[in-house]
Amino acid sequence: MKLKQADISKIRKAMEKTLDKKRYEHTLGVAYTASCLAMCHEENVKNAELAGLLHDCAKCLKNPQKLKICEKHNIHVNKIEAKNPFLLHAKVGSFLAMERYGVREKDIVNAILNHTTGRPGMTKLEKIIYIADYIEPNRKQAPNLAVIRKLAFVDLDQALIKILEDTLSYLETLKSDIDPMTKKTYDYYKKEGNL
Ligand code: DGI
Ligand code: FE
Ligand code: FE
Repeated sequence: MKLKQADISKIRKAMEKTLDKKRYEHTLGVAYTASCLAMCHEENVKNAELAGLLHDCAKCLKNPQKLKICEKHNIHVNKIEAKNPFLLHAKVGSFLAMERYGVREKDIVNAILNHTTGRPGMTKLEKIIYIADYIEPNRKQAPNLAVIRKLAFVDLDQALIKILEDTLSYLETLKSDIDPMTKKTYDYYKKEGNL
């Protein structure tokens, strides 16, 4: 399916309504950064823009709202997600992308689904959204941000490994629960990168 600019504008307006101001600014940052990464790495630019626009579409729902959507639509909630319901915004977001925003492209839905933890064997679009989320211009706090921003336009996998490494150490210092998928993704790409 070829995406029309009108569809993208409509979804941008819907995001402006449903997200708070800061999250909307972040969303635009991810959409534009993802578009640029797509240009650089020869991915579909409009798919990257749309996935970026929708990646956090469930972020401003309250935890009980997210849990309720999961329950109602038989979306499995694992133990880590039950304890840290913010993690669910990715799963719920991918569901809303399909059901509320009419996204049919599987790769876009999966890019939204996997944008927080990643997964082994990500597609190029999934990597682009994962990385754009971390490096978009409004992000300021992550260590090594300048290096990772540059790396993202050279080698997606190397940028991915660096982000996962920094995310895991950040979660360890916070003593936060680590979703097994975050660790699995890191191990997978670390091993692949060393082949
Ligand atoms: O929704 P955003 O804030 O834009 O970004 P995101 O969906 O990537 O979420 C980022 C946060 O998620 C960041 O603080 C790290 C955290 N995170 C990533 N993997 C895990 C995790 N948090 C926990 N508790 N466990 C994880 O495995
Ligand atoms: Fe997110
Ligand atoms: Fe985000």
